[in-house]
Amino acid sequence: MPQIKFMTLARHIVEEERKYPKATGELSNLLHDLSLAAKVISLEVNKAGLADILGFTGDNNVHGEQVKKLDIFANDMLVKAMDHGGHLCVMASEEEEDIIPIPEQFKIGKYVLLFDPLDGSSNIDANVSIGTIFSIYRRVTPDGHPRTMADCLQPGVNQVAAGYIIYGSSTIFVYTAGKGVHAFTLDPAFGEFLLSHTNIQIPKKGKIYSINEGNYLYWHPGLKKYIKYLQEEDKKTKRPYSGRYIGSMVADIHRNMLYGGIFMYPADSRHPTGKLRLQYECNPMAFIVEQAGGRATNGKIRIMEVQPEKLHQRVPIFIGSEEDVLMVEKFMAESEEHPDK
Ligand code: FBP
Repeated sequence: MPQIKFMTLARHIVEEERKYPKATGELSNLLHDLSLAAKVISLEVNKAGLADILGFTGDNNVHGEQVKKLDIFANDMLVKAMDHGGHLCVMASEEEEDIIPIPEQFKIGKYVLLFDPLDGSSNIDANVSIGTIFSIYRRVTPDGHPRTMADCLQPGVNQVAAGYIIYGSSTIFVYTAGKGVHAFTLDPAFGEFLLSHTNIQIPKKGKIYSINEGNYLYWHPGLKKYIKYLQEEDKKTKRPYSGRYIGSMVADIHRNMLYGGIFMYPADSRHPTGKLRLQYECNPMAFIVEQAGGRATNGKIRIMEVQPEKLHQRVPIFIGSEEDVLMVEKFMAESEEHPDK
């Protein structure tokens, strides 16, 4: 009888659940349902070039941005996959203005799911890696009571699990439930996510920086100095760093988690609160990177300590190898203390 050498995501979730004596299995089933949705979206993304699913729907979303067909497909697929399992009391998505109630005919659960159905949408038509990002909380409204926006406006430190799926050269499901970060690669031969990276640890200091340098003119003076510092030569501190920017946050952060480095989407004079959304982009990625030994801040405080006020609010983000994030914070603080220097 051949030895089973591989660990499926389903088995890993069940084994992780055993580390929580009070666990009821609801979170495990929720994560499992998410992995099913991921497989369907992965199939659609892989054949997007063939099927009439590329390009725009012609509509604009809550942010006034043009919506892509694949965005809508992914959003609908996630809502349909998650609304009837009995684990959720409410959902929220980047693609929907308001919170998404669970249809009355289905059982109401104790968890809250927030997600960005397809991150990196500017890359969809160019066959560049894109992803789905998710964040899970326990509800704060009492059982049996109506679910409200309050359930979706919790600080990141309240997350019970978070993760992302990358649709790239392979499809990878990455998650944390608060005890480390694990990645599973989809084996298309038999459609199972198999453990490929266990307990990922991001290097304390990296050699890669990821930022849209096209916005350089509008940046904080301290940030400009920091980027110049990374571009100077100094072997002792592994400088100059390499610039790498895919334009899909999930893909840029995933690479930096494996190789070490820093991803930044700062506030600037045009976007005073940055571009990326706190609740379903920055908080889940911050939970994952912190669980991998990294750091994630808005330049001053932990992303996960920012108190959310609005569902679609944006936040500046500096995330990745701890020493690199501390360094950029130092450059910005110094330039605020000594603006003339
Ligand atoms: P979407 O969720 O709408 O795709 O936007 C987020 C995002 O695409 C991130 O994945 C990426 O890091 C960033 O926007 C790219 O923005 P820019 O093109 O301004 O550099």
